Amino acid sequence: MKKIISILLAAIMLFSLTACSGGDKKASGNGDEKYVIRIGTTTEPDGHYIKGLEQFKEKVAEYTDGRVEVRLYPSSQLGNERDLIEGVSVGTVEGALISSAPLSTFSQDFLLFDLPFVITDIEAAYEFMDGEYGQEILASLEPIGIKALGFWENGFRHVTNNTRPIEKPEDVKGLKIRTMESPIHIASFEELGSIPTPMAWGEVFTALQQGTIDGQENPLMIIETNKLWEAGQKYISLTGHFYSPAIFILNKNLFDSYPEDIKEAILKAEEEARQWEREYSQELDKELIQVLIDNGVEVTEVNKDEWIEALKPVYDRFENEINQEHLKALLENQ
Ligand code: EAX
Repeated sequence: MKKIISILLAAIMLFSLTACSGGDKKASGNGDEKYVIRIGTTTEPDGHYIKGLEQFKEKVAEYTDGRVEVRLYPSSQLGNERDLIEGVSVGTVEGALISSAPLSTFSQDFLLFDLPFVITDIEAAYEFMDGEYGQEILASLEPIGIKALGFWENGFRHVTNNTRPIEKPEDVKGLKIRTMESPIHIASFEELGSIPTPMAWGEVFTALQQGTIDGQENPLMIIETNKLWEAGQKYISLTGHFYSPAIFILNKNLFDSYPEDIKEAILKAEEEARQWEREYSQELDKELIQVLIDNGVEVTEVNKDEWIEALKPVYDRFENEINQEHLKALLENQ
């Protein structure tokens, strides 16, 4: 029910926003078109996505002499990640920055990034993502009307819970863990003997508070900006079991309709903001364990080899769905 209400609210909000802004294009007095790009995220206003998008907004304004105005909508204001993908696909919202996992039900090419421990060396993974294979994966969204510009950083994901310190893979057994809506993430937590509970991010804080779920997994930046300890998440384990790239997406028809100079300015601004956001996120990630400790969260280090071993069967389960050429290239590059 809550989900229906939030979808309705998002729809009403989108409708009124479109009505106020007069769509994405408006003519100015001197004949130069002006463009509005609204970008939705599920993350908090002080989070790494929005910090990076603020860079994008400034750079685009600078490179287009103010002809493109970017408006940012954090905290699931325009809907959850699935709503955002659908919205960008049909053009009811111009853009979004979202984790890659929910995209895997729209294009199987994205499943690759959901595999446990598939990314261990981030610099090498950036090379893969910015290179030919990464571009091929981004282009796989074009048939559904999405122009994906680049791989930004969400980060390495760690498990938190309200019950006990988790050190060994078997410590997760029996716990209800919220996952993103990715078949591989769900299968991975099944493999560990937990009860995976897929859910949109916007519903997680309340579900933790109410005890509908015992735990969740996310990068430190998401855990910290959402203050999950206030929802009873007393334990964090530095598992780093998945890496989430964040994908910057725009409506393709809209992007294609822009004059060449506007397109170039957007691509340049996106590339620069992406590099900025990756560096910002990596620096921040290093500082946040202390912030969690200061807020009473108990931090557990794990032996990653045990987790890699425990999650190996997931690779076999998804062998036919994963693009093996991409997988080989990604692993060889690291
Ligand atoms: O993309 O849903 C999640 O756990 C994501 O990490 C979050 O929405 C940011």
